[in-house]
Amino acid sequence: MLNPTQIDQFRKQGYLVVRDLVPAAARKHMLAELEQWVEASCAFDANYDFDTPDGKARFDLEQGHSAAHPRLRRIANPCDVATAYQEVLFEGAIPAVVADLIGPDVKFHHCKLNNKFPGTGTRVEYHADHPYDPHTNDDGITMLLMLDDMDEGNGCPRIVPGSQAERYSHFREGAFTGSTDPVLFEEFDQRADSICGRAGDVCLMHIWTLHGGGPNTSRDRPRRLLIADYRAADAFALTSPTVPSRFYQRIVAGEPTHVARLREGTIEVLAPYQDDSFFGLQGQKAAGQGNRI
Ligand SMILES: O=C(O)CCC(=O)C(=O)O
Repeated sequence: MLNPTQIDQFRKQGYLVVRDLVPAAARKHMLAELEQWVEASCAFDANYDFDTPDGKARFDLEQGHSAAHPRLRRIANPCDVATAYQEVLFEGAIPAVVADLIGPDVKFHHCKLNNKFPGTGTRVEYHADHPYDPHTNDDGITMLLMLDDMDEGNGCPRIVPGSQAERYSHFREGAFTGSTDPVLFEEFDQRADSICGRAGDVCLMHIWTLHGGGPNTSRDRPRRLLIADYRAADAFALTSPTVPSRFYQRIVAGEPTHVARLREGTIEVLAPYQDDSFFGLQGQKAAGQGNRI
């Protein structure tokens, strides 16, 4: 599906945007599920639904969440609880373009849905995804599917081109913090590209590529993004998955293997952490929590 120019672009800049890859009907089904989850979230005042493989909450609420102003900012592995997500992530165009970059043999790792409501403060600090889930080799893709039109005004992702070839620690004082050192954020922000696009566009990002993103400062434009992590079938995990899915390691292209391919070098290896929220790990509060520094 991808042409040589697109593949070359991915290799050089560490990401590639493919326009109009996922049709409106598939997006409509996924958004209908999401709307039901947002409605259900009104009954809760802290993160909830611990019926997940690691017992961490599936539904993550931003501070300020209430029944009148629901702020369901993240759903861990929506594919585990809704077939609409399985169809898009395990079959068709998305596995095909991922296989063009890291195939032929590809397995699913996990997914999540990030929901930036208009006028909310949730942001994403600059990080790469491989440090969250280190493997024996780094042939991996993070797929970002836009469920809304997005630009800087509603908090589109920001990606640092070329950073897939660089390495930054995600540890401070011996502990995994889920982001690079904050002293570097301004530099990354100056280098970053805003990933603007229309609903249905997909961004394919290398798992070492640094990315982040600002809040949704718009008055009325939601920013809903489905994110899925795929790995080459011969990349074997060095740690338990950070956001485990019941479809962990499902083959989505080609064949499985029991032979691991190793990349020479060194890599930081995180210990399991308690926080059930990606945003919590990066220092942002969830509903029902006090201030944290
Ligand atoms: O929501 C976004 O813009 C990106 C989020 C992200 O990088 C993550 O959840 O790992």
